[in-house]
Amino acid sequence: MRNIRVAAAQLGPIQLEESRVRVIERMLDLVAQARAAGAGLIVFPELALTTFFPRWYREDVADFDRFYETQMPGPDTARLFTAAREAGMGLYLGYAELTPEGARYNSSVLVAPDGTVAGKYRKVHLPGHADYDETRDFQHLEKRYFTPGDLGFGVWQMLGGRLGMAICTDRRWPETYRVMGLKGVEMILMGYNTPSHNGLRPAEGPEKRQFHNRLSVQAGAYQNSTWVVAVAKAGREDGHHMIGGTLIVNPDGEIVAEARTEADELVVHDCDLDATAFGKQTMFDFARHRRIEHYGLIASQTGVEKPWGPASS
Ligand code: ING
Repeated sequence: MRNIRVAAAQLGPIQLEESRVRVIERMLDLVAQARAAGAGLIVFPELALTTFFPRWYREDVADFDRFYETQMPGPDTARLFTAAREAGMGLYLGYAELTPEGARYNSSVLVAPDGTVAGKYRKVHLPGHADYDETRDFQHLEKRYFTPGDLGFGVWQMLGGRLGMAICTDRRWPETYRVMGLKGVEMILMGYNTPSHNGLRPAEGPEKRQFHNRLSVQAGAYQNSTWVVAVAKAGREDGHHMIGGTLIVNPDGEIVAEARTEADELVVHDCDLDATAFGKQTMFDFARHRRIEHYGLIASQTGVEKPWGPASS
């Protein structure tokens, strides 16, 4: 048995003008709760330190530099790293990254219990659009404020197992899970900020959004026999609502723990990494069952190409 007691640290809303110090205090309180619960790993949401600023248009993206981290850990986040290290906990943290070269990524770090950064991920699947869209009730400008990730989907040995990372929309794409599955991942950590309604018509509501959240994470977990921990920033930010639904899914694709509120809430569950073995040795023994000679289009063709060939192709 290789157990990790996981603390999924859902955050409630962060308003545009909320101070970074106040947010860190909220997160430190969740670290303290996780420590009291005997957790070995704490997982925060995507863009955990700030409001979901891609909902706001700015002509000059530098107007939002205050929402990006130029160091990890930096002055504010060092307090989080220290608290997790003192608690002997690993840490997943989603944040906006501004590199010394001026590149902007929607990123996350995996921090070992000794406080060192074990791994880094940059969101690959950026949703939304790059320019102001007047047809939308609100904007989703991740393609304006971020560049697609250039680090691929990493898997790192930590806490006795193989841990991977993803961010938000990545969870909707099966390729995300399968690449890590092919690296033997046993637990995937991810944060998300998911608007309850889309800015386009026909409007999906929070129920449909929650259904797709569960569906995506449960499918990814089952089809790669891995644990998945998906953590929301939730609630109403400056009038814009985001779903909660933080969940922990086991390698059979079953939801074993789920948040009940849209506020700061810790969801704790004991995850035995050995539970991934049965699926990897039977149904999803990739070496025995996959037929890659038929999968070429997945990596060689981006979109649907028309006209379609003969029915048999
Ligand atoms: N948020 C959303 C998500 O993937 C989105 C984007 C919203 C996609 C609604 C589809 C439907 O959960 C982020 N931050 O990617």
